[in-house]
Amino acid sequence: MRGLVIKSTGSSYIVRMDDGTDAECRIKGNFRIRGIRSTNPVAVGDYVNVQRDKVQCTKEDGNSVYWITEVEERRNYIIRRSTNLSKESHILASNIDQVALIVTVNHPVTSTTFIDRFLATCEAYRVRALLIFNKIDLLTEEELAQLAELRALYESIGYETVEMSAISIQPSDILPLLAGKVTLLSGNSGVGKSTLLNALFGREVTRTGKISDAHDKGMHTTTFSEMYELDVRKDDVRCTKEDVRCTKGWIIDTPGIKGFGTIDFEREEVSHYFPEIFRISRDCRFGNCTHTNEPGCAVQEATIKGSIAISRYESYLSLLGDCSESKYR
Ligand SMILES: Nc1nc2c(ncn2[C@@H]2O[C@H](COP(=O)(O)OP(=O)(O)O)[C@@H](O)[C@H]2O)c(=O)[nH]1
Ligand SMILES: [Mg+2]
Ligand SMILES: [Zn+2]
Repeated sequence: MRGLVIKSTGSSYIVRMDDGTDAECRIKGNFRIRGIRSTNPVAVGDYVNVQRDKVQCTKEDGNSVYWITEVEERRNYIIRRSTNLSKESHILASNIDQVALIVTVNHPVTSTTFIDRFLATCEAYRVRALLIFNKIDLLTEEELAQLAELRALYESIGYETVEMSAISIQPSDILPLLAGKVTLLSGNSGVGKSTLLNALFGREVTRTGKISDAHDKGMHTTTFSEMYELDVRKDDVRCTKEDVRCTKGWIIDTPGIKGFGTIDFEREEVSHYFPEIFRISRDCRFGNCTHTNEPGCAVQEATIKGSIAISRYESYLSLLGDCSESKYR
């Protein structure tokens, strides 16, 4: 039997079987996947093969044991490196179509450095990123102008952006962006992730506000990703009717995880993950230009002229600076 892992609790997994039912599944102690050293061999978003345990499977026993016997090859996956020194990583989710980053111009302020690090990480994973600016109802005139500027900046680089107030949003306002896709939801604590989820599902799927904030701040709680199936109807769908995938969508919540950490970038690679910097870098005099102090650097020139945003260039420098130190957030 084949299914999709929609929730992980640490000791077991909830798998949505191809027939639409959910089964609680486990893995045997010796279960390993070649090539990946992670603390969790099975992740939310994985397609797996499941076997029902023959011994315990009697007619009276509705809760028979299911074992995950195989994980299908992943299209992609997003990891979070453990903060300890074990070098182990934790797979947050796999087979993702896009990552939606919720940001707020204010309440709280989301820095452009945070946004840019996040986008660079998405580029490195080759996962599409969607920027959702939330809490626009709270913004002053000045902050609204800042919002428009930020949206124009990221749109010009090629990222899709939207703005909303999660407290008053209708599911149909946001569903077209999510239909037919597996979307990983991310963003700093307090930006409105839980509020958006609850608005999308019309019920409390996850707690908002103070409770989760307390968890985010200091308490060492282990949290696990969960995947929610969206109720997408035909009128919510933006793409063509022929595309059958557009009839459903999934959203993955990783509670308690602020963002996925930047991966180990090689110094020479960093500019590859800033699309507009990468495009211009072809005109640099030296092929191995780091765009910091070399003569004939087209990137520095474009930054001075204003065709590359200073905030983006600064984020680039900040990521470059991290490379030698291997910092993780
Ligand atoms: N005014 C306003 N408040 C919001 C909006 N979205 C979320 N909030 C509030 O911001 C706080 C944090 O939201 P929450 O969803 O818990 O953020 P999370 O930490 O990202 O899950 C809560 O008190 C929400 O009610 C919004 O669009 N406008
Ligand atoms: Mg939350
Ligand atoms: Zn250069």
